[in-house]
Amino acid sequence: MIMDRTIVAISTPIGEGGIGIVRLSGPSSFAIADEIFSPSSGNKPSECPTHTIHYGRIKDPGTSEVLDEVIVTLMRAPKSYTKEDVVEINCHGGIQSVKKILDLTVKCGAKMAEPGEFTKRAFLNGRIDLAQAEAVLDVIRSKTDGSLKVAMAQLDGELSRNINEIRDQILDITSEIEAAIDFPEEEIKDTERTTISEAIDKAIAQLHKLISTYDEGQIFREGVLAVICGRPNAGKSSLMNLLLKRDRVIVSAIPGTTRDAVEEMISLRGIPIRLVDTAGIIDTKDPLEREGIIRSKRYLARADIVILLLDSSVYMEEADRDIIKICEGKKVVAVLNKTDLPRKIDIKSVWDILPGSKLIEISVEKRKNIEMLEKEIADVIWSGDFTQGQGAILNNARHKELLDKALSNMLSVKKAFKEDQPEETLSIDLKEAITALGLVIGKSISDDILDRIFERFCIGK
Ligand SMILES: Nc1nc2c(ncn2[C@@H]2O[C@H](COP(=O)(O)OP(=O)(O)OP(=O)(O)O)[C@@H](O)[C@H]2O)c(=O)[nH]1
Ligand SMILES: [Mg+2]
Repeated sequence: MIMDRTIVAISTPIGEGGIGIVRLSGPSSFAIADEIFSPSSGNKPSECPTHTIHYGRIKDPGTSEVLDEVIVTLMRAPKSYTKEDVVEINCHGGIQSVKKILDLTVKCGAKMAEPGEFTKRAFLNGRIDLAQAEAVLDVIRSKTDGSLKVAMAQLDGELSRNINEIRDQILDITSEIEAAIDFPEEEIKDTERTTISEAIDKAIAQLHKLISTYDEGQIFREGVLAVICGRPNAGKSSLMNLLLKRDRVIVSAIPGTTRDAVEEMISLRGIPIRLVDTAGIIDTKDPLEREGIIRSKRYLARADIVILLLDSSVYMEEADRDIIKICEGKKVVAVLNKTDLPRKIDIKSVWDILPGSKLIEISVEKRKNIEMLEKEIADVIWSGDFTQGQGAILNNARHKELLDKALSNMLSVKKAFKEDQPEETLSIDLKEAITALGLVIGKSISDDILDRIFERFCIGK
């Protein structure tokens, strides 16, 4: 499918930079380049071979004004990002140059691209499927190595291959069953029944497996909310600064220093973590401190993981016990801080209230055992059924919803098949499952859903 309009956009972030790129895609890209580009070689872009780079100047054909000194990359269809003729103009970074060149291409007939329109064309022209197109956005927004790895695997078609495989199996089941509808006099033989029944179970198992990766996908996409809590002066803000590797929050020897919860993103062993420093929890009359503690508790309630900090240089108090109680039911990493100071805390009483828990002994001051703590945080996050970024991973709510739909259809198929219900009944659910899986990769998707997906992209991608 070739779009008739040529689109243009500034594909680099707006602002000062080394270079800025204006990208054209569509049937008139080369004609527009011919009009505005004066190559030093004298060869017009339309006469140059594909995938070549040319030095020259951008000139307004109306006024002969030179706008910038540029490098132009020519990529002829179908070997380009959009599978259309693409021209990329590398000019000097900065707002004026790119903007003027953009305006000039529009004067020459290009249309300003909508958000994600280049990627949308790559999809509509069949270079990538919809799940891969959506992965482009995830690649751009990746927060850590881990998120990037998952997004790149999806862009590479890992998820699509999985979806296609399951969809093909369900198509096979459908044709077996439809044959029975077409030739009703031929009863389905017992051996065929067993084969169909096994195929249904296999599809269900594969759907289950893929759906079960969604929690992990969310970790890579949205990050893990890790809340540092403990009583005042335990060293929470000191730990926050150390893990962030910068002096972000105020640290002081006065208890009750932190009032507002502070959230920052970090990458811990490739996992995106939204790390939160909170106000120390203690019974207090100070209205400001109380407000801070309310916020701490709110964060604690939402935490995916709690980093519980205990001060080893003081005796355990009621406040510590109260905090531990609040953390019940959460994934907790228990940490003993200030181990460089003489120990006063009674470890046995800690074990009593945190039975079976590992206690990581650190000193923020002396940077002791910080790596061990990071490893423990990662281990606690990955405790459970996680692949840690291996294989196809579901990270998109749209995909999850469609797979849930396909699974529920297949469970109905299983039940109906067992109960020997009419083949027509089975056929409806099978077709719905096939449609749902097709929608993940963009088969027969409606325009309004496509618009909704691509409007979240940036302009120029
Ligand atoms: N000796 C020693 N002192 C530490 C250590 N970690 C933090 N401190 C000190 O303990 C004091 C309190 O540290 P903060 O990080 O402000 O403690 P906090 O838990 O954020 O306290 P609030 O914000 O009041 O809840 C500061 O004087 C830190 O320098 C440690 O490992 N060893
Ligand atoms: Mg603090």
